Amino acid sequence: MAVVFRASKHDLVKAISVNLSEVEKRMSDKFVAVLMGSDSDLPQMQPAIDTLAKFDINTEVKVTSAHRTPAATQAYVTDADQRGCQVFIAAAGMAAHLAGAVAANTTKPVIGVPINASLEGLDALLSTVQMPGGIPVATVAIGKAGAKNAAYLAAQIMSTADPELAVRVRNEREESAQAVQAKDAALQAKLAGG
Ligand code: AIR
Repeated sequence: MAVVFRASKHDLVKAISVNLSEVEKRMSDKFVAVLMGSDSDLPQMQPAIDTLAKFDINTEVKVTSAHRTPAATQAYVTDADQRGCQVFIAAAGMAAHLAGAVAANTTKPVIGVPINASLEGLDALLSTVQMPGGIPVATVAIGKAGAKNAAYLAAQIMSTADPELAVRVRNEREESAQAVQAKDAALQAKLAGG
């Protein structure tokens, strides 16, 4: 038996315009995707998530593996690219091919974070940084320091097209310099008093 839904023309127009505005909203939502090969990478990647939050940047965080879930990784990158992802941050340890696999499926900037899961992260560093010409991965330092810098770099990339974010990035750099100067002042006072 066929089931027929009846709706007035007004209802249909309303439904379509609600859907369209939802699509438009989704299209204008810029964000950074933070991908990691395993949930075991999260402790080293937390500084990236925290730093993006500090800059008030929309972020999606996802565990996806170049080797264990290759099709899902590709599907996510393609979808995120179309939904407004501006920068991909991809972290993995060991034979760390996630950033390269992401870069193979998008022309958005990809930042790779080598995770220290074995060999002090040197295996992941080389796996991430040694990309063939034409498919770049901007590779940062191993572990937490790299995770933090990946977020700063993503913010700086996005700030080239976002003047308000550019102000936040510049202000944060200034605050960071002032914090160093305050530490130096405290050290000098301690040395003079010692
Ligand atoms: N990994 C996961 N899929 C492919 C790779 N290279 C990495 C993860 C993690 C390491 O393998 O990014 O750093 C170990 O993962 P697990 O899940 O065994 O702890």
